[in-house]
Amino acid sequence: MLDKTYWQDISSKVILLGKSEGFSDVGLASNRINANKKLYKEWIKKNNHGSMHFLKEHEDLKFDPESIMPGTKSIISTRVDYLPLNENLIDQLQKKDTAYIARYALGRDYHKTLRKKLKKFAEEIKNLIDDKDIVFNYRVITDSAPSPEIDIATQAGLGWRGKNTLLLNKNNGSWFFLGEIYTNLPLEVKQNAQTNHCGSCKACIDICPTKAIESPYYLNATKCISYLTIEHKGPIPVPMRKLIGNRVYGCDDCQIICPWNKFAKLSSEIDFFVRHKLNNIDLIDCFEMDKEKFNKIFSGSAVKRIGYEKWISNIAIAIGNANKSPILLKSLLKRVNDHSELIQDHVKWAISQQEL
Ligand code: B12
Ligand code: SF4
Repeated sequence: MLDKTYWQDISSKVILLGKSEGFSDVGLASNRINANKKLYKEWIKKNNHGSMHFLKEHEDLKFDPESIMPGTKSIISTRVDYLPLNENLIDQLQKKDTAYIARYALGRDYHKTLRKKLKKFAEEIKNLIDDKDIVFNYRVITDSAPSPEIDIATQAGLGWRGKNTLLLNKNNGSWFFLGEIYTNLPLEVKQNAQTNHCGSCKACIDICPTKAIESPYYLNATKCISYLTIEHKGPIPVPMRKLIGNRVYGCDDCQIICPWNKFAKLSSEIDFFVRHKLNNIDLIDCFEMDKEKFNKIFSGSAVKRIGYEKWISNIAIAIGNANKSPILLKSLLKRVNDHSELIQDHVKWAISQQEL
């Protein structure tokens, strides 16, 4: 049986190794991660998850590390900055003839990048353990299995839960992804949770275009533009359409306005750099993309996950909210009898807005 000092030493080395592997930060959490289970279940009961059925199906698994990886003794929590550019994002949201794609999705799909990075990190950890009797088991996760990622990162000292429900960090804002390594190693978890620094600020609650943050720390996902433009199946409810503006994939408003994001760092991860100038792309070019071009441009990107039909129907909403333009109207009219009912429905709404 190895003593406490051995695991303290390994724990410090794991954190240093993670940083040298390119993670923006690394912390350690225990296998007791169910502090918010009750709140989570109440949230599901009120149907805040909409059609994200996986959130309900996993409501017990999510807080039980044993079901994710038998023998889990500790969890390595990591974060990776993703903001690719220093831009004025408020201006970008006001450019009504361009599409706003959430900044996390301008490059390669983060699931792929983080998984690869976490796997490499885990394999390197093996080299830290010199005792041949220790078998190192692990499972890497980034949105890929039910894991309460923010609760884990909070316990690991990577930040605090902001009123917009995201993890915030005093020196790095919130433009980062989270990922974990569940492990059977009894790594040393320090009581290092960060203090909550939201104070009386409620900028995220006030700015939210759809008032999806119903109270501090409580988001009704069915109203969130990120849900509506990415997860929601079927037509987007009509009262929400005008509020969506030019946000065609995801939404960043509650991060853009957060004062702590003044301290966010730009990403150094090449995978998250902007591809195909997607940070500033005209709506007309997005709408006139055929399926082949969509698949080519978004190959390896998170955007591809929503599929061509939802992409075009999201763009139609943004065109409905754009400045009146004969060119946009003409382009909409060409698709009024599209074989997709979803596209037809959104296009007809957009035409009604352009013709107002
Ligand atoms: C489902 C999901 C969504 C849903 C629902 C979001 C939500 N806030 O619940 C939708 C599609 C809307 C979404 C949107 C986004 N998401 Co998302 N999402 C997830 C996912 C997969 C699960 C989150 C979840 O379980 N939600 C359900 C609710 C109940 O859980 P919860 O917010 O954790 O709820 C807790 C709190 O509300 C807390 N609580 C309740 N009351 C109170 C009161 C107090 C005082 C306190 C302290 C806490 C508290 O208890 C609840 C139970 O744990 C996570 C990854 C993961 N596995 O954790 C990524 C994740 C949270 N998303 C992420 C991102 C980047 C986004 C977007 C920014 C993407 C975008 N630009 O469009 C937006 C941001 C929207 C927002 N303000 O949250 C990142 C966040 C990184 C970070 N810095 O925090 C994550 C961690 C993915 C990742 N691996 O990096 N997402
Ligand atoms: S992502 Fe946008 S719609 Fe969702 S809570 Fe934040 S500001 Fe509101």
